[in-house]
Amino acid sequence: MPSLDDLVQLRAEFSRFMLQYQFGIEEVKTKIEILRLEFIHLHAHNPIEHVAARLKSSESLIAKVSRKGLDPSFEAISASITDIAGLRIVCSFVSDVYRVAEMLSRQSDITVLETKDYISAPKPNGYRSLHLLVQVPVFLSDETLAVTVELQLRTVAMDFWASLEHKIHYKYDHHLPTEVRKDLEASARTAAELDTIMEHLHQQVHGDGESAPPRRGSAIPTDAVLAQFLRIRAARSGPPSP
Ligand code: 0O2
Repeated sequence: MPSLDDLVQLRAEFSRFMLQYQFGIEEVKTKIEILRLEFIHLHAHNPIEHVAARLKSSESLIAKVSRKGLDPSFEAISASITDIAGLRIVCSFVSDVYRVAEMLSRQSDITVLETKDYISAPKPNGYRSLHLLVQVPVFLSDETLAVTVELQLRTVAMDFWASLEHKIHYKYDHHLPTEVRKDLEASARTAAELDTIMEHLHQQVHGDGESAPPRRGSAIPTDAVLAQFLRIRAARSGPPSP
């Protein structure tokens, strides 16, 4: 039977262990937010629709440790369970998914440990997404940790399909009736077709999209804003002294 002191120490150790993953999420979230803002302000098209982050709960972490029969040390858990920190990046188009993945992968402090491309090779049930397992440095007061974060990148259509499929799986306790399974496979194909059509439309409208001027209301000043700014400055400084 562990003593009260043992329990207090274990809780502190467990909390610290989980916190590093929360910090890992924050690091990657900031990177994505910077890319998103850069695209909003400097480019004609923002590839990132939205981002969702989740830290695995301690309950489901322990359940996974037990299910996989892992050594219950924090070292073994961090080496074997790679989805404690997860981020889902939802993009407008399939090309955006690869573009954002590429932009993150080439950042010098990100190490890509593994790539699973379920877009070029969807799962048999129709699941499509690009998964990247990355490591990012987290700078603490007394040490730097390399934290593993799972990134799932997908389009809006892929996300719609995956979240519904996830709910259906839970409803049927993972035993899907054949009809439901077939409907899901068919709807995954429809979602993939929709992605192709939307990408095609987007390219027709925008081309590569990079040459368009900053949007109205952008933080980058247009010529008109600069002219107005200069007029205000001139009015403030009054007539030139003789
Ligand atoms: P949750 O509740 O979303 O966290 P592993 O994580 O190593 O045990 P695997 O299959 O090797 O499992 O990893 P993979 O293929 O990278 O999938 C990990 C996550 O991708 C899943 O986490 C899901 O979030 C998502 N995913 C994978 N396949 C499917 C699928 O067929 N349908 C849906 N809706 N999501 C999928 P979890 O822990 O299974 O679930």
